[in-house]
Amino acid sequence: MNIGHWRADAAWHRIDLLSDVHLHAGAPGTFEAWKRHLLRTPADAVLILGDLFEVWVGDDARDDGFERACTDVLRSVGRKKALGFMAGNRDFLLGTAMRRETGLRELPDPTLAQAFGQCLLLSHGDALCLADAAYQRFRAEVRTTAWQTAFLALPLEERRHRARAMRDASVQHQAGMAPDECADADAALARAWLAEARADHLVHGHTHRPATHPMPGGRTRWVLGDWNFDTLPHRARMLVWTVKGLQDIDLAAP
Ligand SMILES: [Mn+2]
Repeated sequence: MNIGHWRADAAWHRIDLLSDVHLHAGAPGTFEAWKRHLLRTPADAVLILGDLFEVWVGDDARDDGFERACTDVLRSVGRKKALGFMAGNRDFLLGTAMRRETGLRELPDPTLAQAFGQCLLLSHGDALCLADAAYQRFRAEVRTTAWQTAFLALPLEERRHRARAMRDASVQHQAGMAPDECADADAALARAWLAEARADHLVHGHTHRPATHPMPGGRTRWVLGDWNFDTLPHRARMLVWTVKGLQDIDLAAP
């Protein structure tokens, strides 16, 4: 397993961990809540653990429209605080051009993050969902350079069309670009990852089932939730990391 490494600045006090915001033009309430949080959070760093976007079909998508608005928010926030981005199953095509413009730092999946004398292993979470064999085959294919080069060579509209088709197919077969209701993280693999990384705790998203799962050795698997401010009930669970450890925050709470 290749593990990325990320280390906090010694002067920092707070790091926000979030995932699965699923930004898209049809969810203006979620966009506004996300923008408000990024602009107001006192955190020194914000680490986004995948599926920030409902779909990302290539960095040229940011040239106008909704993706432009999201890019502008990230660029503005990226001037003031550290931003990290880990690819999810919907936005793994976010690339170098976008990272360069916004200041998003690439976080490999998984990444060992060190801060406040603690070590967290961070993942989007889809790679842990071993029970969905069809999805794991799909994931292995679309993460190859060959697949991505061929896909990104298609015209933008064709890519948008294919992404929609993949998402529609995944709703029916649970095996496409968007299996967010996966079988849940494999417990044995999660334990093996933590042991190899020598991390204290595991943090991931993807499953949309926010929880804290105790693991052997006093470790914990923290699961982030997805965001939704466009239909009731509103949802936005994130983790705040400080010298005291992790704290589960519900931004949608009244
Ligand atoms: Mn996901």
